[in-house]
Amino acid sequence: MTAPLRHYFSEYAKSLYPDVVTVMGGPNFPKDNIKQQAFLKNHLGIDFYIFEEGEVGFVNLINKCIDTNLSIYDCKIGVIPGVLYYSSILNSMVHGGVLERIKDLDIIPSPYLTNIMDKFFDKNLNPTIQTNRGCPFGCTFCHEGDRDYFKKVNSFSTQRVVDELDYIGGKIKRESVLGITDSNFLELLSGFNFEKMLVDMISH
Ligand code: B12
Ligand code: SF4
Repeated sequence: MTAPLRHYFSEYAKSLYPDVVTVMGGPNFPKDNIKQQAFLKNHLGIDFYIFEEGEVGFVNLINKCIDTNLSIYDCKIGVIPGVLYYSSILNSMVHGGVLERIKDLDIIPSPYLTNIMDKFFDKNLNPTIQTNRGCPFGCTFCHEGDRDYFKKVNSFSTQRVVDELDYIGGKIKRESVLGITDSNFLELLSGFNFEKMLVDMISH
């Protein structure tokens, strides 16, 4: 349902502003190179795709855009680590490779603790947090279970999670829902009474 919509939006943006740079990411993308190339070739509204963990590839792309003065033509010359794109000049996909997963997740700035989410809380935001990434299990139907990339579980530090929850607890409206996006909920956050903290947040 949302896949056709995302293509519609990127194509619509391109129809209004042909020079706009469009970027997509997330798991709903083929895993083998032949299908990835076909995907990009068939969806020319998407300039760049960042597959797997997105933060580092996205920063690499932003840096490339800055270096090339936001010129789509120049941006699509050469390899950008972690980024995939279709080159009409080469008539082929240019694959930036799969970057290593981020081991120390705390290096990712928190959108809550850097206050960029503040204004959204005024509009009854349902916030989401993540305490860890990855899953050691191998369910074959699952995006994370069907290969090695996600096997290792990397965690945010307990302090980071506590700070985010504290911040959210002070801002959230009573009727909001807190989403937790972990594949394995809090498996590694040992030694911390997360349940108690949630109960305290709700009752305060
Ligand atoms: C929370 C969640 C939901 C919530 C979403 C709530 C919300 N308001 O956002 C709900 C319950 C609605 C939901 C529904 C569905 N979900 Co869901 N969901 C998740 C879950 C648990 C967390 C997603 C998340 O936010 N992660 C946190 C972020 C930080 O990580 P991330 O999404 O992996 O994103 C990283 C990269 O992918 C990349 N990235 C992602 N997007 C973008 C965008 C750009 C521009 C860039 C540059 C990078 C980038 O960078 C991010 C940081 O590294 C994942 C499993 C998981 N643990 O990740 C499944 C998951 C995404 N869901 C999945 C599925 C199948 C569905 C449903 C189709 C289920 C169904 N049959 O109805 C629906 C689809 C809903 C829809 N319309 O799209 C699959 C997708 C598999 C696939 N190959 O696409 C996953 C991966 C579960 C799995 N392990 O298989 N889901
Ligand atoms: S995230 Fe859940 S469904 Fe996927 S491999 Fe792990 S345990 Fe299985």
